[in-house]
Amino acid sequence: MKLRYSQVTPRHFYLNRRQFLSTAAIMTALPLKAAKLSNVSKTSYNVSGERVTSYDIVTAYNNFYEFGTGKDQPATLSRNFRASPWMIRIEGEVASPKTLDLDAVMRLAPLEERIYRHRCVEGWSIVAPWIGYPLSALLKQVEPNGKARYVAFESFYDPKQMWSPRQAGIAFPYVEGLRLDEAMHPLTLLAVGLYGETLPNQNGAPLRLVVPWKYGFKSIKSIARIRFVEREPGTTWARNWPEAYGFYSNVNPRKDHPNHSQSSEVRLGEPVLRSRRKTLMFNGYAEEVASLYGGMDLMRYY
Ligand SMILES: Nc1nc2c(c(=O)[nH]1)N[C@H]1C(S)=C(S)[C@@H](COP(=O)(O)O)O[C@H]1N2
Ligand SMILES: [Mo]
Repeated sequence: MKLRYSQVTPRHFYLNRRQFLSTAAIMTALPLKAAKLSNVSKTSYNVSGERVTSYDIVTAYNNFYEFGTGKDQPATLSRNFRASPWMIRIEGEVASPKTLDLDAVMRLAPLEERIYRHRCVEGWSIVAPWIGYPLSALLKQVEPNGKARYVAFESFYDPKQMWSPRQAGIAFPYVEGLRLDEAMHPLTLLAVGLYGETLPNQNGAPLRLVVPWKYGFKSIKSIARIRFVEREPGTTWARNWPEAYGFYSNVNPRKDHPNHSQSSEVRLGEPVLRSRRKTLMFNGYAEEVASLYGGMDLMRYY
């Protein structure tokens, strides 16, 4: 499958882009609108087996502090976010560091749909139909060396388009990390789409992580840089409040957050009286991922 990013870019935008390619000012003014993704494998993988949450909820109720701390703010404040052109840098403990543009990233592996549960540490959850491919396909491109034990991720940050750290109450750029085996796990998705289209800005355009067995904040949005490192990298929420957030942050109904009980969750979009459900260990993905944490005290690494 050869998919050029131009093929998934709305025609009017693409024509404009070619027409004005040299005019940086105009490029900056043109937001990238969601466009239909073709060539997505039909074998949609629904590991949740549950009803998909509506588009209206998943794209209107968001956490994306770069575009505001209110749930409804990212959808409005990211409307003019310039997500194209995009470059992603992959470096650190690797044989061959690489800078890829979005076309290269989109062409790297066949796109597939993955329907995953998403559980936010705040106690709400959704079921979302992501489009992407296993992150491992991207990571294999750079040949990590023997020192590489963790993968550090960094979000794009532009103070001209986004809130300041003072406004948001957290440091930017947003940073996250995974142990190498977690990053290479087949469930760990590099997502470029949602509901059959390119990612809406508020959901982390143009590419984000989706790690379904961990709390939502591990699924870092709008990734600009990936680094292979030897030591456990710092992560935004663990730095901000170490007593409440750990590096691993696997969904665990028996380990409460100081402000949020984790034993149950509210499934957004369900009738109020039936919306509360029990939270599952590893968000229901224990069969696939529990073996990653063999020797670890799960009550400590949450
Ligand atoms: N860069 C960045 N990534 C982020 C966040 C953020 O504020 N900034 N919020 C996280 C949190 S707390 C959650 S629950 C999910 C929300 O993803 P969604 O809005 O697509 O549902 O994104 C995560 N990724
Ligand atoms: Mo979250």
